[in-house]
Amino acid sequence: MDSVVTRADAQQQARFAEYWPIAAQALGELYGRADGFERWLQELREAVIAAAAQRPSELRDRDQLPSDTEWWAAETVVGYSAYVDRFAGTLRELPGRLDYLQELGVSYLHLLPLMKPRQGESDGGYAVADFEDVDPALGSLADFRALIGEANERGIRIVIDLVCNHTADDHNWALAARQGDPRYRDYYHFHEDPAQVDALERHLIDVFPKSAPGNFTYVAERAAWVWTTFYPFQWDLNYSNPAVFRAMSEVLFNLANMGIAGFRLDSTAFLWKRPGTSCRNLPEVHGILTAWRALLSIVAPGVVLKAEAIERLEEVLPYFGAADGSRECDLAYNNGVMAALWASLALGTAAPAYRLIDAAAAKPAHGVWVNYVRCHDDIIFSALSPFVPKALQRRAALQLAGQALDSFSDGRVFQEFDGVPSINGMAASLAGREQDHATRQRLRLLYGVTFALGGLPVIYMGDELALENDLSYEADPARSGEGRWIQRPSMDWRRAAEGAASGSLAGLVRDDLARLARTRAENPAFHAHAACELAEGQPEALLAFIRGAGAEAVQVVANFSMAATQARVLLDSGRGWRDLLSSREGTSETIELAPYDVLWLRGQR
Ligand code: OTU
Repeated sequence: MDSVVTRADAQQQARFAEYWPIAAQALGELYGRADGFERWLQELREAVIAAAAQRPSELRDRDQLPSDTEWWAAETVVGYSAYVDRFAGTLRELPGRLDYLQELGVSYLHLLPLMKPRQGESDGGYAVADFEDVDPALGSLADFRALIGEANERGIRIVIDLVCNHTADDHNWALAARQGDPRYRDYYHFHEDPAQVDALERHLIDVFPKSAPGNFTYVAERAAWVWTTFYPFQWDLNYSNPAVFRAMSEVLFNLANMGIAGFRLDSTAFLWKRPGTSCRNLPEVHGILTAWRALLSIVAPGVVLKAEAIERLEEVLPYFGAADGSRECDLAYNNGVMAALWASLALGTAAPAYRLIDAAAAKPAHGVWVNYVRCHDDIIFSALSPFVPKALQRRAALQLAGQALDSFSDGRVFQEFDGVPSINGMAASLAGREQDHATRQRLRLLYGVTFALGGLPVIYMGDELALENDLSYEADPARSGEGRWIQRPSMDWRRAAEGAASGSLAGLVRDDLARLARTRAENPAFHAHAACELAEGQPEALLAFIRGAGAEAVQVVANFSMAATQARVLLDSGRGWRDLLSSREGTSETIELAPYDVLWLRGQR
């Protein structure tokens, strides 16, 4: 039989017709002036067609399901972020832990870096030596494929980190560059003139001012400095070289065709450099992301792209693309709201959360926030500017670091930006020193708001069991110099076995989070694109907003203070209201919230 055009093929062709011009335009703007651009573009075109043709049929079938369009916006999706080794040990053991995740209501599993890392220190896997292999300490590529297959069968999407801004200094490309191979030398940014390096440095900010000062590292073999925004062993890729774009695109296509459902694009802000600027969030970065989104829409349309840009809101918003619907990343970390929730908790006032939630609503309609409480990095407060005064940011940070008389937190200062410290610590330790009696309520409050906001909520591994700071890194010479390890504990499976019935904090918190996930999934008001109206005129301690509309609307009220507070019922509650989380019911127009309480109210029908 010749040329049987299946439905899937026809759809792929239609997608090609729609998205190739978008990619070609963005790439023309980035690379159009380079020698041989037309030929390069033609080759990329062929690579895209080949990748689309190689997409396995079961994935192609999934691509066509209506439920696959914007699956990440559904109220049923809750994420979980974990390191493979710390969560399960190995890739082979991970499938055995999927039941646990499903009981928690998780269907989006973000695995922190798992590609083959650099030998020795690797910044928690963020220095990749081979994008085509997994970390041998975690298992084999076959184990990885088996995990993806098992997860997909259960309806759990696997999202992984793509460390796209840099490679390890022992990646083959870097090794060849170090040897002077001109082809690979151009994969990185080398500067021979120290005066030039100084001139660049004057405009750059150090990401790790204490542990990795400076943005360049001397490479003796080349008698030159190579650009290293992060650690000296993380060499920034040179995206002004079209070959780098092509190489990383191939990495994306291969992983997408293995069944990966999404990518956390690490350090997106830094992908493009221009002398005389801070080399963060440059317009060309958005060109790269526009092109990747369009190319993936041809090859693997259901694959989601998540921007990791821990920047101020005005700089984060463009990562979604433009208001006219042109897409870049579908998801972006809502780091401003995350930091604001912590500031609100520390200060006992809802004001920071209110301001940042209000401001974050200014995103393009198609963008979906990733809402989260903690992650593997420090909490940086700079995104609270210009909405929260510096002095308050600083007070909140010190409060969380336990450096205030009335502090309930056990965090640690990591580094300082513009006079405001960033903070390390597990959520449970930040929510209550030695798990004081309010730890459960504070965790429930933060997650209760995070699960209710517009977006996709992601649980950080261990928060569901109130895992505390892990101090073991202090005694490990390989990790002791890096404070972020305090929030990267190993899973405590013994604690996970304690149910809520045991009355243990772990059991109760896990039950709280599972309930949030379940309740969220049952209420269309929590779809990412459902309305979110902030309520004004509430007491200072209260955050109140209404999700959804009509009979389905849910009013969320959260009390950030340690005093009981009265909230007004804003729903049309002619027949009374019911709190979906506690099953408390009533007909009154005001409700008393206990310290740190959070309610999800619905009108009674
Ligand atoms: C990201 O971090 C990762 O999340 C970090 O774990 C890595 O160390 C880093 O990239 C390098 O790969 O650049 O745009 O604490 O928030 O380094 C944001 C600082 C980043 C991190 C910052 C971040």
